[in-house]
Amino acid sequence: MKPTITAFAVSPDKGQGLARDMWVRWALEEAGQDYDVRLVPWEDFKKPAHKALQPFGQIPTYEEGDLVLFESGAIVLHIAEMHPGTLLPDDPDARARAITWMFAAVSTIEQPVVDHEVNEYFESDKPWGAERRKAVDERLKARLADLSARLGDNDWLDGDFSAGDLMMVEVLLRLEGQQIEEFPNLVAYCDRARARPAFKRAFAAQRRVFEDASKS
Ligand code: GTB
Repeated sequence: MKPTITAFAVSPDKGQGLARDMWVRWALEEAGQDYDVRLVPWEDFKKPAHKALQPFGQIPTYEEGDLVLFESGAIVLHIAEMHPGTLLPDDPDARARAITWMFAAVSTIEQPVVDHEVNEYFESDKPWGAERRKAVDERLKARLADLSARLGDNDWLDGDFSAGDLMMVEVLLRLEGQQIEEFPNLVAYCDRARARPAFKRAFAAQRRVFEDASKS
């Protein structure tokens, strides 16, 4: 069954690929699964109809028949499970390790990335903003250093490309031109992922929404 996902009608990132429907689009492209997109205008995010799909009034959501999902990571996992052999290895141990990396992306790496963004956008004008920035950046750098050491010269985090890499790269792309530049193997890792045809298709589709909205 063809799923329907939701995305920003007008993305605040101006089509740079940062909005979270990118995770879902990319996973669907890797899986070779066609999909529809319902664009949600800002004024509808917190309305009951959208909150019935996404309790926090956010995008993306995923509808497939009677199944309604939210949380991009959970949606990526569902897509991986629906399309064996595309985003998760068949071997049970390798599969468990790939899922571990999915969790590592959103619980261990994303947390200091979010702290960094919060400091940059909301705390930099506070009297304590610069002091906090030092601590936040140190924590982020330590996480990136550990990730960089684990990745080493490998192409992907554990064997073949997996949903774990997809989610990790999506988190790391938020640091483009920033702290990640200190870790050339992480930059190369992101570039490798972005060179994947599925990523390119997903990015182009998301960008088209922004370009179409800009014309009207
Ligand atoms: N944990 C949820 C998930 O992974 O699905 C988080 C979803 C989420 O943060 N969605 C954001 C949203 O709906 C859009 S993607 N925000 C509206 C709201 O919370 O009211 C995150 C995002 C937002 C803005 C930019 N930007 O401006 O560049 C980039 C990414």
